[in-house]
Amino acid sequence: MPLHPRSRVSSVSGLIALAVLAACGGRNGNQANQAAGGGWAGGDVVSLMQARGLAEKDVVAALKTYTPTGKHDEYYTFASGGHGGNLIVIGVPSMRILKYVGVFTPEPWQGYGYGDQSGDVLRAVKKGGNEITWADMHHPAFSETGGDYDGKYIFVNDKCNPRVAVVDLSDFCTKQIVGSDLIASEHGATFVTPDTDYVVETSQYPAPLGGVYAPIEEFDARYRGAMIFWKFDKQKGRIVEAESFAIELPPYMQDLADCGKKVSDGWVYCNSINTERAYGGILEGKPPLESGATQNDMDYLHCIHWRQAEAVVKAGKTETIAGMRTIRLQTAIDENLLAFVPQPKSPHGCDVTPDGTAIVVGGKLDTHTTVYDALKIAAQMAAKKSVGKDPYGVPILDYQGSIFGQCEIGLGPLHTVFDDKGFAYTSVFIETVVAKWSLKDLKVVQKIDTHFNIGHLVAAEGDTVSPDGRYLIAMNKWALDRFAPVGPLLPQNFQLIDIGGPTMTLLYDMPLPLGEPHNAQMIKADKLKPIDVYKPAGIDPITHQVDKDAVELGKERIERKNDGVHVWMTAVRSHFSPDIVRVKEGDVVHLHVTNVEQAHDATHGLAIGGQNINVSLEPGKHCNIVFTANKAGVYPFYCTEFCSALHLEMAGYLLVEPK
Ligand code: K7E
Ligand code: CUA
Repeated sequence: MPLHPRSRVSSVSGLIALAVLAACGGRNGNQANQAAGGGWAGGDVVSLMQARGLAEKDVVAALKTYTPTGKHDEYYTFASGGHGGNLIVIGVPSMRILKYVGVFTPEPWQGYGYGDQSGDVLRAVKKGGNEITWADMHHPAFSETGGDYDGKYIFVNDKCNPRVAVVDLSDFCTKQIVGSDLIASEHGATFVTPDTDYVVETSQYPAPLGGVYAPIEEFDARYRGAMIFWKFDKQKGRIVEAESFAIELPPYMQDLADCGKKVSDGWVYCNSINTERAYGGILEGKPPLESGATQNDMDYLHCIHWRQAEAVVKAGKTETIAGMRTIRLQTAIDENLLAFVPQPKSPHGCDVTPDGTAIVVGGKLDTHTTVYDALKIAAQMAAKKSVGKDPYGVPILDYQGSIFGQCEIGLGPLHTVFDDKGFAYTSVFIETVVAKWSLKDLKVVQKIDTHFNIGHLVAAEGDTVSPDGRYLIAMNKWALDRFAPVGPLLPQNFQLIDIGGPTMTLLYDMPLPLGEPHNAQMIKADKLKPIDVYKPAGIDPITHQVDKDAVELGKERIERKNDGVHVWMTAVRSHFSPDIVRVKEGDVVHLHVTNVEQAHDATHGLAIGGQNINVSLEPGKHCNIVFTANKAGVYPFYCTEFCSALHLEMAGYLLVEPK
């Protein structure tokens, strides 16, 4: 054993305790070792703390988050990628980015949308014939069983071009994108019912249903909102469009939704803004939309009995609009499945408590969260007790008779998540804090600053029937001075907060420079059981079946058929076979390529110059690529993942002979 040059404190905790002591002024050893000129002279903890100007709380935060090589995180956070249209998978507490999952946007590393069958998923929903390759993604939601995350799927929405995507957590790949022209924009999505029977998607900006035209002057009469219930088949892992349905809603701006659970199972709640039905007209002598939309003291919390709605659909009391079975507003009223409860001015956020008894709504222009009582609401609806009707005939329930009370939070409360000790955590945008408050007495117990202007927040399993406490991430809209400047467009700032103890403490700042994520979900790492390789080789990741054109070693071939030239190709360290492909100018080329390897992480890529083709070939994966060789020439193709010592030699030629 080599001798250490000088004696050391043997245990890490001992070392840290010593360092913290020293840094706190108890003892100031090793001054001479202090780093000079930016180096780490000395290298012990005390010197490092002094050299880097770290206080005890910084070291404690580092100890709570630092995750040594080879150690895995306790939680995964799946953050919406916002404008990026992808999902960002982050390890917690290390806040290391583990993966980007292409969803609504082509993703070059995964080869998502660059030539293989994944393009069919990406491009499944066109809007007015237009291909959409970005999204305004807001709210991811894990699939649930009994109101708890089951680790099987995650759903995400696109606010701008109403779409919902299904991502399979066995391989972290997008399997399906659906969308309906019933609505023209959305926001209250995605939220799942406690057993993932349905994925809820709610419109935001009212428009005539079905994507038709109506003059804006006919806003009140012809513009509408709607809530779509996408039926999810858990066995198949797909949304079944034909079994989905929608409920027509008045032309308010429906905002955030959440599904009831336990005692409120069968219900879905959605806050709304702009019950004034303002639609702008600045140049036409009308007030701007935002001032028109903030006149009323109260907007409406929408309470919808989706199980009742399901029965109404079964009874055939729907009208099909843009291919979607829709319960018309009058039917929803007649069938007693929709009611409103007033909610204070311009609300935002709508979060059902873990026990399902209450719904917490923030008030952007109010200083409270309002805590609604799910059972009181249900009882009033069952008794058909209302205090009035909105202009469309929807019953309005008594406000005082529908709430537990209010919590005085601060300026601009938005979203609320929960822990395992009966506390709620609300993001407060204007005051830029997280407020921790007790669900028992509706009193704030602590506020912690965020940097800056927090939007959503996510807690460990904080949206389930059994939250974990432990960690919370504040998703801040502004970063200002937190990071080295990068020009006028700044990253978002994710701040990891320890909520495991009696007081919240800030642990870590993570810049997220991709889009505005809005929301995220945090799941226990051991709930996910992702596969290592596609097994057996030849799996189409979309169907999870061995593809009919999967290629085995030794069975590679090239055949000219009626529909073009078919190439059955294998990839294995370190060659493609065939490595010379001869076609004629104008030929349609069908490339069937299988990575026949089964070794973990033995990924190849296949890129062809001039064709915008770039696929990822994880072990066992099969890709079908179709393109037209429209220009004569010599096109090298090669492997794009450094897979072996002879990776650079893993190449070949596509020879397109002139006609
Ligand atoms: Cu508050 Cu879209 Cu959920 Cu943004 S929304 S913050
Ligand atoms: Cu295969 Cu590089």
